[in-house]
Amino acid sequence: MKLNTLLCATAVAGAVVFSAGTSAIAKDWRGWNIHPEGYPNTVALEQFAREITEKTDGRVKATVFNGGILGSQPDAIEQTRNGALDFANFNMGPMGPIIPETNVLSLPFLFTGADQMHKVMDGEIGQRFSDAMSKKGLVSLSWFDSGSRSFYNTKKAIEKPEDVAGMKIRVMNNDLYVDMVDQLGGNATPMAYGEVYQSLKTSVIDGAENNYPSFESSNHYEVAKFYSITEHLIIPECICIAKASWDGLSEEDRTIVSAAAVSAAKTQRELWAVRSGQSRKKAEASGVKVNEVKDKSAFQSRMKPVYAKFLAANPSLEEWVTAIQSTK
Ligand code: GTR
Repeated sequence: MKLNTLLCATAVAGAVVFSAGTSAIAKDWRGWNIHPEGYPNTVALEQFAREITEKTDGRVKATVFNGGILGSQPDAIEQTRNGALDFANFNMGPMGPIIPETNVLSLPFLFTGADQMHKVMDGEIGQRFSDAMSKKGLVSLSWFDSGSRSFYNTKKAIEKPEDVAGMKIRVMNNDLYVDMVDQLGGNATPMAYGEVYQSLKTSVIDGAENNYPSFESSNHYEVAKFYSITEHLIIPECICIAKASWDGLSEEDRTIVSAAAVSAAKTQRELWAVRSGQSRKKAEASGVKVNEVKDKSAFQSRMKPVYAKFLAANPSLEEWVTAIQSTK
């Protein structure tokens, strides 16, 4: 009896030591993705999962769950932070309420274009965001393109800020966007991405805002026939790993995962450029009227109170904003 107990205890202790090792047990990694099959982010995230599964010889078996079937983005961010999910492609918009530093990236008209955004995010300033995220349980390994977001709606072309007045506009879950739409005189409605199509269709909302590929792949273009190029937001997206999952990797596997994230971002950015043009064409072919907003500065100047409120609440981030704006 005593011997049995001893053997049992030894076996348990052995198992604990064994499972605490970083490479002996295959890990099944679950990845969250909001987009459908064929979307640039989906293709890139699937490449990432395949590459780490192959290169770790199956020590990490990664699977991507597409179309947001594992839940809404705000929920998925929480689940990745607490290790219930292992990796994801997240937009920095819904990250802001959890990691205040990332709100800098949601300030309207912050970036002048995708090239500047990539330069910022791939360099020292991008690292600051990664450091802030890492303190909150998320390891960000590379940055995707997400184009620029513009307003679309079911009513009319938006040419000047006054045209937004009174419109119910869906925004991502972040108070900054509520302030942004408020300043244009609209009625901001934070809502999960997956609910937007039905809400447009049933006139619960009049419009939303997004880049061309999301406008098209979500079928919002079938219902919202006016897309107005305001380009008010250029928001990067990450490949993020749950800190708990990252910490469980050996040095060798971390190197593999990091390299796979960097090459996935390269793929995504290439596919993004092509898809953006295709999505715009598809929407226009179905009758969507796309209009250039001639005087963007009218929209920009309305955003001064949004900046003022944000910087008053986060004075230490003013330097981050200035550093981004002075990156050419
Ligand atoms: C897309 C983005 C998604 C999600 C969505 C939204 O452009 O890639 O992660 O944030 O917009 O509007 O909710």
